[in-house]
Amino acid sequence: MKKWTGIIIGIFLSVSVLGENGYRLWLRYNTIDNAALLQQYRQQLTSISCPSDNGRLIAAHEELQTGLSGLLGKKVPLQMAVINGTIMMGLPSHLPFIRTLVGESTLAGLGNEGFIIRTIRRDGKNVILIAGNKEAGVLYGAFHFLRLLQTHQPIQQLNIISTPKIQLRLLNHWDNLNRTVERGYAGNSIWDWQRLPGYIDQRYIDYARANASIGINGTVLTNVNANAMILTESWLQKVAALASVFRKYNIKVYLTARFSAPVEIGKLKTADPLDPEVQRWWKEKTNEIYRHIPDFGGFLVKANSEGQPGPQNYQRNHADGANMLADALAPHGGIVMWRAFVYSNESPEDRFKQAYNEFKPLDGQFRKNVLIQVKNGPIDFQPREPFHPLFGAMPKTPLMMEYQLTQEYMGFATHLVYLAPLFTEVLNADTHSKGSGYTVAEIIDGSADGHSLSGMAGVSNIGSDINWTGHPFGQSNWYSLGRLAWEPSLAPAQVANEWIRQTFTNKKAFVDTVQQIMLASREIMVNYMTPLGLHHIMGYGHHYGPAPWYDKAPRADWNPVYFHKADSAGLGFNRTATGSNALAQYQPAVRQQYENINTCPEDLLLWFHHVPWDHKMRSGKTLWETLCDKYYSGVDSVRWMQRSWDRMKDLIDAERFNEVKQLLAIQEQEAVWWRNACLLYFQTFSRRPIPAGYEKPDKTLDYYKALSFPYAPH
Ligand code: GCW
Repeated sequence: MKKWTGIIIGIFLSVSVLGENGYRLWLRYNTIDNAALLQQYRQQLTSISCPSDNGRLIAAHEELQTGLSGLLGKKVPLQMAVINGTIMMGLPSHLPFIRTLVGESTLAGLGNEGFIIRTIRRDGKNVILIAGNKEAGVLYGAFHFLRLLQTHQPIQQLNIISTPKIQLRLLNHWDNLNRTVERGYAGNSIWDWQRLPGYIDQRYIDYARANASIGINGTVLTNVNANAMILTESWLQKVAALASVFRKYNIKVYLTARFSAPVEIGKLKTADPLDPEVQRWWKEKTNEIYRHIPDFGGFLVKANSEGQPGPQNYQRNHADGANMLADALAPHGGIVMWRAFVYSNESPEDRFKQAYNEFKPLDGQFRKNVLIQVKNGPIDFQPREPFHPLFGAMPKTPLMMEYQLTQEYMGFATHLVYLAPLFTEVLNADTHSKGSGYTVAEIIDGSADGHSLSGMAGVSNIGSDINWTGHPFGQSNWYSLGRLAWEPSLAPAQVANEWIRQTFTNKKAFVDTVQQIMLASREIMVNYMTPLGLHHIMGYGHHYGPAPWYDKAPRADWNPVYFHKADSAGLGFNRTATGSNALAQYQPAVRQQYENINTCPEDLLLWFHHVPWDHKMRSGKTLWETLCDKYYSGVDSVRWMQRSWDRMKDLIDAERFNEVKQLLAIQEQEAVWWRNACLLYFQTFSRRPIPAGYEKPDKTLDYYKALSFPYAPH
């Protein structure tokens, strides 16, 4: 018998080692490989009980049972409708003693999604209670508890209370109905529209589990460059099928609404938001959606931006458009997320300023169920941007955050770039709004201005690749979005640490090294792509690789030369009062710091100043020398990442080790490409040598300029 068990475990282990293709994300649930800890957990966790067979707790107890059985390497029995397990999960309505144990006010504070995990004594033994006010809380509590085990935490005396700081925690899929993904680098869309609604791919369930495990509670299924067809009857049936998978995991479905839909699919003559026929059309359409999906979340809208239709086509403003949709959704409890990423084709105004100029005057004019969704920075998901000046400028309107997980400007799914440091840099920025100083986090969680609606969204990096995100480390950015939307004050180190332990291993040598790599990776990428505040100098259209010389785009503000403004005098975009004066959009304290070249943070310098090549930086070196130092240090640091990763070879599975190794090798080549192309090009203006001691570019500027990528994904 022993022998057979050994063989079976052996087969199981080798299958699981062979199966490290990344599909299981951070929910691998491999048996704990620390014998002492395993024994301790096994002794403590012998059964799960759920006092009610309330079907709405099913996802929580299924996951707990699957997770525990994997982690403990033996099946943990689940008992329904009893209360004698060593883990008990439930609601106060099932377990009335929770009320006195936790206290009414704490319980109320948990809201719909918060949970407690607490060690209590019952009948002379220790029991771990996982409870919430509502089913969603129990679900999140179950995942949190599993995370404790996956990361090898002590569980003897637990006393955890957790509630999300941000209400809407969403993924935005830029997925088209033909299954292409705009700016997607991980394969096709995971939504198999052709076979929906009849065929439910296991991926949908695993997608929902992964999201629930990090607190994501909504998904916008379709591209913001929207197709009205998604709003037609047969497609709504497909959407409803997805919604019914996701509902069990507390995930609501949202759709993008194409503003011209009343004309395109409704056969109306206009989509003017003040036209009663148009208003009626949207009301009926919305009612129809709710007949299919009773808990539909609402609409995300990109309007009058990059050629998309919108209210301005009818001389109306963004509030007119958003409010019309909001009125249709309000009776059902739905919301509108109206994007602030707008800039017009015709306007000669600095693109940095356009969103603020259009939206700030509308503060106070939006309905209660409208959020304005603002990208983290004023241009477009660059490796480093200052925080968007709208944060702190529209106190009467809830603003939600839009980050980009898919690495459109950050090396696609090829470069290892951990984005939590970027996310928290923006969240922690002081907007100085209302004089007393609120951080961006306090603006978007609603606390600065007393808004109850709040949200954070990440443009998804998910596709049909076996490991979901293309790069194995892309998963960490999906993970971080969820964790930071739940708790924006989490440190990137903590998030990285728990992700590594769950995704790879708890071995200290691996965790320490890989955490260092991850924490450094974003700054490394900034250094080899866009140091010192350079931005938008990538290849035209596909955005792959460097092209700071490019000046042939049909509009000025799609050209890199528009953004870096290199000339014989210097480099950078003057956004002070003597330039475009975009700085006037910030609160005085922020503006003053940035407009003085001596107090402007050097990592944002070229965002705001046209800086002479010989300008003395704080180190005493010139701008040109510092630019060279940054580009060279970026490349050197990628080589450091490679060496560090090579030392991890025996600590994890060969499959993922080799994937990352190969990707890092490409990252190194592309970092060299960025460095050489950018320095050779800027050198034609600076007319200064690359400092002695640095390896010289082995190709000419003409070589780099001649590269062409007609089939790069975009
Ligand atoms: O980042 C840019 C992308 C576009 C995208 C747009 C947006 C969906 O290059 O592909 O369109 O932003 O955010 O609307």
